[in-house]
Amino acid sequence: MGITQENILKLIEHNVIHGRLTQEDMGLDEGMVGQPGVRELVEKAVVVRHMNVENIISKALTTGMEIVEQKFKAGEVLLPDVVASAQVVATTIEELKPHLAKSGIKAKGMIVVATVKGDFHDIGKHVVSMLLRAAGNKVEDLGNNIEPRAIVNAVREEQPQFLGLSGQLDSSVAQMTETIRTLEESGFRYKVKVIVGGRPVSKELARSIGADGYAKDGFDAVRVVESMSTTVHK
Ligand code: B12
Repeated sequence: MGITQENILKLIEHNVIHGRLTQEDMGLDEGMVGQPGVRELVEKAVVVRHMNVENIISKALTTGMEIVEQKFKAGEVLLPDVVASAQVVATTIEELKPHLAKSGIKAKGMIVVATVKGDFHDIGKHVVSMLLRAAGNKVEDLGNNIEPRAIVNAVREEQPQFLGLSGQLDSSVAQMTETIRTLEESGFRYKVKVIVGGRPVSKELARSIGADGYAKDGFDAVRVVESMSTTVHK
């Protein structure tokens, strides 16, 4: 009773920060089990209150992730907490899809991601994927140890705006280069913006192997994709 729309948005944001999807989930603090999580709050907001879905995304889910980023940078939360929050936001956006479709809102961008051939490290790629999804993008994760040819095939089939290549091994840089070369050879290089990331990569290196962009972490990846989306569409 008497709960305002603003309060619901604040409660959703708070539960994003705590990584709580449902009332059964624990949060960062004691005693949160049993209180409504993001799913119950969003349901109330949409079904009972008929609140604007775009507002829920921009004024509760997105702001929640911005606070998570600040907390992560300040060392107040750890990487698994960031992933939990991103998972909650990504799942909620997925569940809001029917409502989004009704209001004519589409996913912001489509991104295919892969860890390159010979490299089995996928934790970083997973974090990046979750944060990109939490920011409203559609992400197709091809997995790890992916051959250049398979990556090019995915670009051909999915027609993403972005291709994110991940690698942790020094030898992965050569595989990223090879993947970009294969894209070029197949005529798909200029149909997709290539963003690279991972331990052996830097902004300078990204440029030198012919990538379009580089991001140092998942939050940075969201910003890079957003800034490049405006250049893609103009
Ligand atoms: C965990 C780990 C493993 C796990 C991987 C589990 C998994 N499912 O991923 C296991 C145990 C399997 C493993 C195996 C090996 N590993 Co290992 N591993 C690591 C370790 C400790 C952490 C990597 C990690 O997950 N970091 C956490 C994530 C969140 O950070 P991140 O990956 O950097 O990702 C962030 C950014 O880079 C960026 N990012 C990442 N990808 C992308 C993509 C895009 C598009 C964008 C925009 C951004 C982006 O955003 C992410 C989020 O913030 C590192 C050492 C280290 N401290 O980095 C060694 C390390 C990478 N491993 C190493 C090695 C040598 C190996 C092995 C060869 C060991 C062996 N002898 O068997 C094998 C290789 C297997 C293979 N072929 O891939 C070396 C690589 C050295 C080198 N010079 O190449 C390292 C550096 C350890 C070391 N100091 O020697 N490893």
